[in-house]
Order: sequence, then structure tokens, then C-alpha cells
Amino acid sequence: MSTYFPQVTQPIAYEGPKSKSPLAFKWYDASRVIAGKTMAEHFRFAVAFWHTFKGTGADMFGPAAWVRDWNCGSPLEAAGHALRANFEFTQKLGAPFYCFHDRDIAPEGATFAESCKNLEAIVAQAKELQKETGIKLLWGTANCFSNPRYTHGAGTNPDLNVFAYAVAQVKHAMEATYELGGENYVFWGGREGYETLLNTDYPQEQEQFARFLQLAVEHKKKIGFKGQFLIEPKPKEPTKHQYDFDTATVLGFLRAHGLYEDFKINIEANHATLAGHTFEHELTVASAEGKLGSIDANQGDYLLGWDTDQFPSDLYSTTAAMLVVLQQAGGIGCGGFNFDAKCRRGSNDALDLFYAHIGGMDAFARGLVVADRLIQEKALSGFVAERYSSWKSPLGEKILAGKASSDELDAYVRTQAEPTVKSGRQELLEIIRNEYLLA
Ligand code: XUL
Ligand code: CO
Repeated sequence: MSTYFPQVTQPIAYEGPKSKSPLAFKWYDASRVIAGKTMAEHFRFAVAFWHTFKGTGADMFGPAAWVRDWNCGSPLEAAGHALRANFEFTQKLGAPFYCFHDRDIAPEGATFAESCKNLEAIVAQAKELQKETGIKLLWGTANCFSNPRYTHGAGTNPDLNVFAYAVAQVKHAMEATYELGGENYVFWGGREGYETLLNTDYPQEQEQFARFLQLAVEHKKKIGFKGQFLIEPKPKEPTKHQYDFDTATVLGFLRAHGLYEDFKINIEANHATLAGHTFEHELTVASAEGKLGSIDANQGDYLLGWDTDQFPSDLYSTTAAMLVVLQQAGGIGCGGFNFDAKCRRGSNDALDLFYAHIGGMDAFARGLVVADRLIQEKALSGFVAERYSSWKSPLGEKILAGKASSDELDAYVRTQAEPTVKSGRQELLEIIRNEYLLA
């Protein structure tokens, strides 16, 4: 069998923090048990097909810059090569899952029917390769944003014909995901937003968008697909005003349109920061409602205002994220950690794909180890519990149960001295967090 990564002759193994090998894990030990689950179970890491096998290093200032052994032959042949490269890479890396858009695994044809045929042909090959390698599909999705037909949106397009096209495309991408045993299906609203209100009917677009998602839910039920539906919020790029701005906005939208029970949230770190939030803020907002479904593991650059999709390396951020995931009942559940991340244009060697993924997996594994110790030793949670302890009083419980009135609180306040303001101890807590990170 031909190999696309001859430089990597062995599966990447765990060697521990003292190892100096760049092709070994220092922290990610798939079988190590933390808080009752193996690391493999906590993370369910996935490789993003589009960045890893279709990424070319192109940016706004320059075209494709990377030479990839799998990028050769006719469009369908190239798709077969990329697919086989995906399974070789993911297996050598030791990640159990991959994720794709319909149009990155199979080329778009001259007609919609031809595109569907291409997708079916590639899905058949992927099914065989999944069986051979044991690699599974974490989620599938439809690319309803790259083709110029989607310039003005997909579900929110002013033209009914484009709306219909997008619905049909999602239907096939969902069926492909189902056929491959995908555990989730993602909706990222690529161009679902607007540039200017001068040409936009906002209420009409909101109604269309809801209908677009309802049609997908109806089709899911019709075919018996049991995977989890996920919405991935993002505030900008490509449109100025993206409708799925952040988690709170999406949850409000789902509630308003009878879709709340059918979706969870897929949170991407760099999308959170583009929305002016931290990664952990977005995770917390979703998790507070039991809606944290999956994670697109990457990071942005605080000096740049765009979606740089870098591999995660910031241990503060991965630790903060793992604090949320560990404290969510069932952890990430049927979701996972998908590396929606790409190497920098200058990292042009296929070997850099291994370093990037190994670094990302280690960064999260280390975050998990630190977060677990912080939780076990109640290093932060003890302070938080104490900070809210007044709410555990009979009056606190009465207020939260909706059984106290404003008159009652008025009378109560008159019996009390002026409240004393206690320190929030932020600096001390930051020191404690740092001590755990370095230990
Ligand atoms: C775009 C993005 C997408 C989604 C899937 O910023 O994150 O790749 O994850 O469509
Ligand atoms: Co993403």
C-alpha cells in the first residue's frame, strides 16, 4: 500500500513529559484514566479533513503554496488520494475520528446530480476505509458557502432557488453522514448573515433560517438519523453580521423557533474570541444549559482580528476549557475535539501536520490533567462555593424558588446592617491557577 507520510513509520506513541522526540506525545496518553475516564474517552479527537488534506497554505496575499503527494490526478482521483491520506494520517496519529464537509471529500460536479454522484462514490470508499482502519466519523457537514451561488447566503438567501439548493445539499450531506455512522451533524452558517441593511429584509431572513433548520430536523427524523445536530456560532467572517453570533444568540434563536430540543452547540475557540468572549465563556454559557455538544479545537491570535485557525497551544486556555468540560455531566458526550485548525503558511512540510496535531493533543491533555487536580483539590471551587454561600440560607433558597416578594425583602433589608463587600481575590486565584499549571 502506498504511503503519503513515509517520514512517519510508527504510530505516534506516548513517551511522557521527559521525551525529546517531536513525534511522540508528552501528555496525551490515550489509556490514562482521569476522573473515571480514559483520555481517549474525554477527548474523542478528530482531524478536520478540509484543513489537513485540502489546505494549501493560500491566503489573501498569495495562492496555494504547499506541495502534497495526495493532490494529483483528476478531481475524483485526487479525492480518493486525499481520503486515503486522511486515514493513514489519522491512524498514525492515533486520533479516533475525522470530520468533513461534503465538498472537501468529494468534488463538486457540473450539475447538482453529478455532485451527489461524486459524494456517493467517495462515501462508499470512506466506508471501506473506516472499516479497515477503525477510524470513525465524528461529524459531517455541508459546505454551503464556497460556491458563488451562495454569495448572498444559503438558508437566508433572498432567492428561493438557492434556498432550495442548500436544503437539498444538506439533505445529501446528512445522508452521507448517516451512511458513515457519523455521531453528529454540524451547521455552521457560512454566509448566513448580511453586509448592509440597505438590501436586507432581516425578519424575512430570520424566518427563512428557522425554516431551513426545521427542514433539516424533519428530514433527520424521516430517515431515522440519530446523530446529534450541532450549531457552530461565529460572529463575523465571511459576512459582517453573522446571525449565529455567539452561543447566547444561537440559544435564543433556537428557543424562539421551536428548535431548542433538537440542537446542541459546537464551540470553536477562535470564534469565541472573535465575538469578544473567551473560549471558556462560550463553553460555560452552553454547558450551563447542558448544550455543550462538541468543540472545534483551535485558537486565534489576540493581535489579529480574524479567524487564524491556529492549532491550540495556550495552556491557560486549554485548562480553562477542560474545567468546563470536566464539570459538565457526561463530559463532551457524543461530541469530541475536532482540530478545526491549519498550519501557518510557512509550515509547508506534511510533517508539520503531525507536529501541529501532536502539539494540540498534548496541550489539551495537559489542560485536562491540571483541571482535574484543580477540581479534585477544590483549589478554585472551594472559594467560589464560599463566595455564594449566603444563597444556601433559608431566605436564599426561598428567593430562588420564587417564593419571596419584594415587600418581604424590603422588610428584611431594614433588619440588616449595610452589606460588607468581600474581596473577589482575583489575583490570588490567578496565582493558585499558575501554581497548578507549573506543578
Ligand atoms: C469556519 C468553520 C467551519 C466549520 C464547519 O470558520 O469553523 O469550518 O467548522 O463548517
Ligand atoms: Co469550525
